[in-house]
Amino acid sequence: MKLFLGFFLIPVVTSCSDLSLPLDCSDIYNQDTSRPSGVYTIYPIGTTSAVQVYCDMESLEGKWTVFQRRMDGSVNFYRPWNQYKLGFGNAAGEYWLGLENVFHLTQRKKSELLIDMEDFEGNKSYVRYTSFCVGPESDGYRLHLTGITNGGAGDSLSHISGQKFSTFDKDQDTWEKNCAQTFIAGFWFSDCHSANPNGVYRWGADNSLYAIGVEWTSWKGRGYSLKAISMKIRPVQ
Ligand SMILES: *[C@@H]1O[C@H](CO)[C@@H](O)[C@H](O)[C@H]1NC(C)=O
Ligand SMILES: [Ca+2]
Repeated sequence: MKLFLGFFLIPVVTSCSDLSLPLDCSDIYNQDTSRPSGVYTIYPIGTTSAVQVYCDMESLEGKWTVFQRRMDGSVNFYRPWNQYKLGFGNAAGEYWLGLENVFHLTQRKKSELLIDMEDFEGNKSYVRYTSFCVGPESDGYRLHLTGITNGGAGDSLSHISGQKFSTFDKDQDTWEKNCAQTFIAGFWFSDCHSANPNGVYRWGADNSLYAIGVEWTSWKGRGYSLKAISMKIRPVQ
């Protein structure tokens, strides 16, 4: 009996210590390369940090961990600092993964960034940056971004590299006023933006209020609010 107990205990202990939880969507893919795009659970900060995320397994060879997604206007993105820090929304639809998660993901693995977008007539474009990382909260979740591959969307983001993140209740932009309040979003702003992915969902062209929409100006100019945009990262091979 003692012999059997010992025999059965060993595999249990081994499987606990071997338990490898996926950090991101590239781990999910590497566990099983046939997995489709969809919602999965990842652990960006360790065993107690389970969070649902949408994995894009198709675009440019897949393995992308989506940290921002707009697609139908169902989620309000005008939110305070604490919610941008911890995340909000629904991984099957519109959501923000949370700056603390993105900080940990980009600290643990060198990452690239893909942003793809779509207008209301089905035109699509993207832009890709070869290096993307977000610093710690103690430094305002500062953005670092380099290297661009233009997939038609153009570069509306490089100029905010080096900026801290801002929300309506935490102004860390370089403008005398509050970019997050003025342009109804939380984002990395300077004075203020050429792109406003977390802006107000406005269903297309609308110039009635200046630059508050889900804009990507190097593709659509000012006053066009996109149908869909998503920001996603994956480890650099
Ligand atoms: C979609 O692309 C076509 C062809 O380039 C262009 O004529 C049209 O204006 C675009 N649609 C929008 C909403 O920008
Ligand atoms: Ca300011």
